[in-house]
Amino acid sequence: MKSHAVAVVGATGLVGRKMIQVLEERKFPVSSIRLLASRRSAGRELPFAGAEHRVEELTPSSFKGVEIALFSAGAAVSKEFAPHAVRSGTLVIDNSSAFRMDAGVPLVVPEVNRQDIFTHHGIIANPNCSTIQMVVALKPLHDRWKVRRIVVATYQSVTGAGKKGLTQLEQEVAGCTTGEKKFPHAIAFNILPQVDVFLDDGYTREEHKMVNETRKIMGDNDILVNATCVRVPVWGGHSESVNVEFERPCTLPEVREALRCFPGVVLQDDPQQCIYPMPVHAWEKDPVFVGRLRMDPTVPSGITMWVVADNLRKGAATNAVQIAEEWIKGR
Ligand code: 3JN
Repeated sequence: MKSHAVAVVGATGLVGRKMIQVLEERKFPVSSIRLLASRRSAGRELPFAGAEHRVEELTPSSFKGVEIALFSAGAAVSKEFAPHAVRSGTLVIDNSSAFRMDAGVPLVVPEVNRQDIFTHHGIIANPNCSTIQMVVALKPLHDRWKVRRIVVATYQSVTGAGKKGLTQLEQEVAGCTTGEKKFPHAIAFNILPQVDVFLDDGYTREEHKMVNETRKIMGDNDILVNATCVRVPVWGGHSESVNVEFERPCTLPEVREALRCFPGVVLQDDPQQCIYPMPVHAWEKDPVFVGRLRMDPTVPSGITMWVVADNLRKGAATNAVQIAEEWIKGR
């Protein structure tokens, strides 16, 4: 198999380091790896495939000879540097919101819309973590019963806010309340009904991402989504209560079967035995775990489910690497 020159932009962040780990674990065919970050992080060494690799400062000329660049350094860095990469002939897989809603940029979750990968013009966007795990669980249901409306509440790990989010939780749990704050309030022993900033309509940007990205990935602008995104003091992954209303009648055994057969989903649904998805079990795993399946008696056809995934893996790094794998396979 042909190997590829790969770059990771934002290599020292939580997602960047997870991308390096996932490339190695999945034996992605890497001929050379270039680890790129801000000047502040340049010079550090990170392990990949049994050797230490020096982190280089990201510059416009960093992409010469690079075939695939995985970006996870925030939207501002992507907006500035992805065009340089594209001009170098590099395929950019971007984990930020910079290009997700651009018409010429596919927004891809391989289990859901793999075919969109091949419509790219140099950039493929990786969706927001909360959206990825929800659409994986929705896709087999949408194909069969057509989703009309979704009401979702998220319970998002502090790791979604990066190293500073994790550090704030760890310091507060240890009794230190004077450290640098990532969140506007204490996160230890607390929950915050806020992820990202508030917009004029009273919803947060994270909630808007879930609405817009779900429609784009599922290719259906009629799907109604109402989201409430919440930060919880957890580090294994993101959890979501997802209430779905369908166009056509479904039964619970049929829903269970559709989910069980869908690649990327693991059904964990035996409530009598206290078996249901939890972030402590999803941590460091790639599937989207689904459980607590029950009919919604308030609508003619609908269900409620509980959906959990490791936000740094399927919600970010694994999904990005899967896009690269599918692109190689299908080219
Ligand atoms: O907070 C989370 O759990 C997910 C955060 C995602 C995030 C944080 C800052 C900037 C994003 C994202 O992926 O949408 C962005 C962004 O790229 O806008």
